[in-house]
Amino acid sequence: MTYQHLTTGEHASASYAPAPRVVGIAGGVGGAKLAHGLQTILPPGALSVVVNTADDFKLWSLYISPDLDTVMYTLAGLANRVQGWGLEDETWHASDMLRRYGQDVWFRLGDLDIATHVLRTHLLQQGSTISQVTAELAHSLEVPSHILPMCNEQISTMVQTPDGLLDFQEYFVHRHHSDRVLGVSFRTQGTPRITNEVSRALHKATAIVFCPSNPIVSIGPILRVSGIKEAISASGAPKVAVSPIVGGTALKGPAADMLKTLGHEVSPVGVARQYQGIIDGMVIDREDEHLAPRIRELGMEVEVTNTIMKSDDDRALLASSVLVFCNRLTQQRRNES
Ligand code: FO1
Repeated sequence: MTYQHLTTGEHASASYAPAPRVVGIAGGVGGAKLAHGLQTILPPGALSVVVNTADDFKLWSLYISPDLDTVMYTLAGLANRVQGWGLEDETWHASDMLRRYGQDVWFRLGDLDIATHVLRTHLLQQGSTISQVTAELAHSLEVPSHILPMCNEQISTMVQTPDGLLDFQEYFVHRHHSDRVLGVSFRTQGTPRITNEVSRALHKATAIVFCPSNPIVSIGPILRVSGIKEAISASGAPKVAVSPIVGGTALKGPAADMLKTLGHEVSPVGVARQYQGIIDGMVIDREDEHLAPRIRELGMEVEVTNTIMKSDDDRALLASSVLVFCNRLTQQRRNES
């Protein structure tokens, strides 16, 4: 397989033949951006993205799935890039009307976005699984990649705070993730287990990429789904994580504060420890280059590059660096064996 290296124009060709099968593990905004970069440089259908569904919740009886929607809209090229979630060219008449009816609209549903929630809720109530619904919606939006919910069972992230146990969106949106996070737990209906689609994607993977999402509440729930960590470990593909923490802060959301109040180091080293034993390599930003030796001590390789994605080129460039890094790990493993 070859990847166009956007800067030098050279092709970093790997020596092994199989068509690329890349599996991204992603949560919200940061993960979606790298998934978009991977989709840009790979052939159609070569990318599968396993997405967190523990942020999902019901609102006015609509089934809302924020991370699935952020990934789907981003991969469809329809995402509101400024807001980070929802659709571009959105209007808010329905939300304004709900306010006129006296509703406390703290979680805003855009008029276009509501179509997604209405149809998803309808299809789920007709008996489809969230995996089937997501495939149908993504296909309609002509997304060339496979968007795979981490499981079909309902699982909800709960956040322990000084004010008690909060639902995730209550903590994240209504209370502007301002509470100190003392612990994270998950409320489930049934046993969340790996789906056939996720199992197949991980089995066929030639590279597994942990996208730069919150390791606690975005990647964490995915690794807790029965069978997923095992399937990742059983894969012979290189496993690489991109740090969502750069220079001691998170580029988006509460990851830095959360790592801190949960007692972890707020740095790529703290993130690497979350994935120790699962990943082979870590991609960190140039700003954190001095931390590379400490990450290597955890038994993983390190790639230092620009990990801040402001443009589509940045997304594709980071994706290219990540996959070239994966190739290098594969070659190293070949040479060692
Ligand atoms: N985030 C907000 O901060 N405020 C909102 O009103 C809001 C609405 C919303 C609607 C649909 C959707 O898919 C996401 C939405 N988000 C909103 C973002 C969402 O809370 C986060 O993207 C994820 O939960 C974090 O992973």
